Amino acid sequence: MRNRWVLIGLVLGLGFMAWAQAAPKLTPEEMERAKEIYFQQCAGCHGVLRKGATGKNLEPDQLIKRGRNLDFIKTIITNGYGGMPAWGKLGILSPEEVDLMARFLLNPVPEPPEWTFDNIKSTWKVLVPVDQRPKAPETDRNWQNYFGVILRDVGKVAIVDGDRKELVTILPTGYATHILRSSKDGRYFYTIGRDGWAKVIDLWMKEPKVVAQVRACLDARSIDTSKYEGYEGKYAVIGCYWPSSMLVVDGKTLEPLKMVSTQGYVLSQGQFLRENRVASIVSSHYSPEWIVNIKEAGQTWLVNYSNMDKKGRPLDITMIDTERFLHDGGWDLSKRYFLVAANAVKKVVVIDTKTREFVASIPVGDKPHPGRGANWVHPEYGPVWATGHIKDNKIAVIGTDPEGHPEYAWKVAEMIQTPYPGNLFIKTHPKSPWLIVDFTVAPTPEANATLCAWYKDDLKRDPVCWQVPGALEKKARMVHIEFNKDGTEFWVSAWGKVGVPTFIVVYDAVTLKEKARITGDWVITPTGKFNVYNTANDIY
Ligand code: DHE
Repeated sequence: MRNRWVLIGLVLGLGFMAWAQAAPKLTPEEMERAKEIYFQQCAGCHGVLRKGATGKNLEPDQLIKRGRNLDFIKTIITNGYGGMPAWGKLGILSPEEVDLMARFLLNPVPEPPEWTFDNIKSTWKVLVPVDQRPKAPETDRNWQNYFGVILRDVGKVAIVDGDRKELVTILPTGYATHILRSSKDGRYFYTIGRDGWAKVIDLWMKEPKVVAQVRACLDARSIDTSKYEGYEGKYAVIGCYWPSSMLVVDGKTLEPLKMVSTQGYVLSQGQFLRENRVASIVSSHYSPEWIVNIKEAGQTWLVNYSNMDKKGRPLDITMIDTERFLHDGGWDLSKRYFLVAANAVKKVVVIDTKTREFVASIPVGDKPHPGRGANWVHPEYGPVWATGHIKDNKIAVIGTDPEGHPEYAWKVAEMIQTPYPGNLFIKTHPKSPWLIVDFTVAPTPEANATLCAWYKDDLKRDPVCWQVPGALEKKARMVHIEFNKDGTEFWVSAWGKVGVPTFIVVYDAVTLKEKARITGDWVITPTGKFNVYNTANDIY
């Protein structure tokens, strides 16, 4: 018996050595470059440990098992695959970089660095102490109609006056700032970047400034503040991809208070996950809780922050097993139900934040990607919430009113066909009759330059679709729609390449006519835009 195990061990060992020897060689410089490219372009979907999530598993033994040799991998990286962009064809990676990445993927996964609470504390800085900040708004501008515009690839956020369409200021916020969220009163913008840096911007200053900053981790995507009555702005929470964790900080100073690892088990019983990333976070209106979505484990955590002041008390966390690969999501119209995409399993999960229960898991199309989704009252289905899809030509319109319209609640009331796949964001406003949709990751530049609008009251009516003039010429993809404070117009970014200034186009919310363009040397790689009033009040 013992000999048999020795023999098996020997065979496995020899097999591993043969594979390790066959792994293509990389110089130390090439390894560093490949690690950087992997972090920038691949880790978001495939994971830093390459175990797969939205994208497939890319561990070398798994690749080999699936028959992926060097040439095959190069072809996939060049031409794209499923929802993955054609990195080579799009010119994002050169042929040498494609070759480098294919070789990198056939090598063992490098160990990603750790990040301790001491590391975090050493990065924390209050740039303007709370008592030196304005007591009332110092600006005569309508600051509640400011837009925070992410200039993604230059690591900045521009504050733009939505009334006057003027640039107020530009602030450095860190590598590939991902989202902005607002304090409940709208005064502070919170930013989180893919380098894990969180910053808070005070919009009451005549010229808004970053007033505090902290590096929560090495890779992050989400942030929110405490919004429950009595706790408004007291805390903020940062959701990290790597190391997989969340950090609770002081809402005004970003002082690090409590760190919680999110490593865990698939649906609390399956395999152990070192990489178990924090995706979307929202702040409950019913209790002092954040709703935190844990991607790989498929859990939604209800994180109660009301005991933070009690010595030694950990956060009270209720872990609900929902669906794997939770990603982005938003509130229904009543702000009681939170709907979140479990993108790789083609579902939308619903959480009732009043009863604190898992309500439904709704089958939708391939790779739902709602952003925060879009809400309106449909004449037949009642209140609905909609999501687009990355891989399907579909928009799923889901009923969200179990009391008034039970026949449509937590079901796809209508599936709209879109002219292209590759939708990233979808948005509306109570004052606009339209549901606006982009096609940022569709496979053709023509589709990337196109926007479509559906008439919300009659989804069967043909949509109005148009190619945005100037987008193709700038090789830009139209991305992310945001309405102004009073809902009379919506803004869409033209996401181009670094070094090529593009534009943000402003449309009339009723006629869909172009009203204005925000241009300037500073308009480089604009992506997400967040209107202060709408973000603070969850209007979408
Ligand atoms: Fe995002 C939201 C993660 C790619 C722009 N993105 C989110 C959220 C998550 C996430 C978890 C929800 C945050 C929340 O609500 O708390 N995004 C990821 C990824 O993992 C992914 C797929 C790959 C990556 O490596 O980042 C990814 N995202 C993108 C982009 O390529 C976009 C277009 C540009 C960029 O910054 O890289 C992009 N993501 C956005 C935006 C939002 C967002 C603008 C917020 C939408 C909103 O209206 O709230």
